[in-house]
Amino acid sequence: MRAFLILISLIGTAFHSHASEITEKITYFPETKLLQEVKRFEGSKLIELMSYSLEQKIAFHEKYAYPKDNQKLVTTVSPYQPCEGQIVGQSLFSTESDSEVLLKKWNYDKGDCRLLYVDYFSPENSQIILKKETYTTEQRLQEVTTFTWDSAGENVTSFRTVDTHGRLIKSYQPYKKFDLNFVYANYPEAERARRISLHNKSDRLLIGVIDSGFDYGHTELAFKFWNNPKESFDGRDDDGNHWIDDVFGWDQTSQTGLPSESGSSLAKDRLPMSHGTHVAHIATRDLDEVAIFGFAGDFTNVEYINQISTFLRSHPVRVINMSFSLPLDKGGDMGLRKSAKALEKMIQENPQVLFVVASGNDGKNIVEYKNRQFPASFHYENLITVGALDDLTLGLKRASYSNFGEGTVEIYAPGTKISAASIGGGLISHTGTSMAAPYVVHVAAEALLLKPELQPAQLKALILESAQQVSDEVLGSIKAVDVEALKRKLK
Ligand SMILES: [Ca+2]
Ligand SMILES: [Ca+2]
Repeated sequence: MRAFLILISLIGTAFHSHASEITEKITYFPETKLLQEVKRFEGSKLIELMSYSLEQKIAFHEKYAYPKDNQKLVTTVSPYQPCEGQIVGQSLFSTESDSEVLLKKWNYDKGDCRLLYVDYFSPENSQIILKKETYTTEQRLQEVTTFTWDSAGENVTSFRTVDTHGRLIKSYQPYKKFDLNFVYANYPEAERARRISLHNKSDRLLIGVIDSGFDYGHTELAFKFWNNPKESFDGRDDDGNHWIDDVFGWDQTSQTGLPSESGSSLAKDRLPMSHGTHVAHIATRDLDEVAIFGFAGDFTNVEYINQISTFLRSHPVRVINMSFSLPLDKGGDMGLRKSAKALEKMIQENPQVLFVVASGNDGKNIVEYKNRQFPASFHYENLITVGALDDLTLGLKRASYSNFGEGTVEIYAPGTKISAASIGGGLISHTGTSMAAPYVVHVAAEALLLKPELQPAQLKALILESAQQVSDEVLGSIKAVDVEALKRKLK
């Protein structure tokens, strides 16, 4: 049913010498709800729109400006606390044709109303963000990032970020050639040589990370990637495992040995997601004797999971990080059910690998049937599910967002406000059980460096036995991982 509209009044008033203002007050009766709208005009141009609720409270408030003849600036003012009367959204449109084309959008924090970033869109396609400006908490321009996109306008093919003096802060290009001499070009010769020789050591302790992809050109990570002694970057499948040039990783999406994280997340949000990059850095930070093999792509794809399982059976991977989960029981989705079965088969087929799994961020008890998630809800002696601890400055405490579950989420690790590698360079702070799992991988790697013969079940038992008991309101107590206690046990 269409809203019934009555024009209550139409008042014309002259204001100042240059503009005439018309106030138009409209009352809507959409079904039983009374809503009033007030429109203000300058000449023929609408400059303000307010809508009132039944209680005469402002429900909606927008102002309009016309910087150029063919442009319209829409400013949304919040009628709600805590931003009352403040700008909470702004968009600039081109109105050259009959339709409006979004050119520029200011993005404000919904909590404290501060300007966070400004996006500039392609005039041809408002899905494509060409430029992004980010602002400091003092509302000063901080950084400018420019993006290039593929011809379909679906993926960012590169981005670069500069400061207000035009100095380069970050740059990123997925599927870029892996070249340590290039990554460490500005490093002192000795350090560059040290890092390259570490990468060349193919017998470092090998861990695997199944995730969203990686910035393998990040200075903190590049030399950590493995150098598969059975493969080289020569366009051939040297080891006959059907993956060409899987030297340090595999990207199922592009079917290449360059497991890349997408740069599109930075275009779509204020900060780059940097998931796999962040996770891989947490798992290997300060561990020169640990190497990473990265698996990127669709980890719900059964064929891909089977391929990863085959890879694990023929390569010396000791620990795998899985900071992802598949819900199984909602809507009886057979696709995901098959994926979870394939993950389970991979865990069963690889008893020599310790699988470290994030518990998930729903704050739920995943022992309850309806809340189960996979692989977090599996129970195997070569699998450990990790929950997150809260901000450590507040003391040892389970994080409220962390999934839990007695006998299922067996260990907790730092996961809140964790600073680690960001795609394009530098560090970024992320929070989640995704950050807690690689902390435990790091601990497992330290244990294996001290005692390489440890088997997954022994390793898991050691992590649990050396953990600190922390009291918990819901669970009575939880176990927080304690790397120093674990190392003491091994010495
Ligand atoms: Ca191969
Ligand atoms: Ca090759």
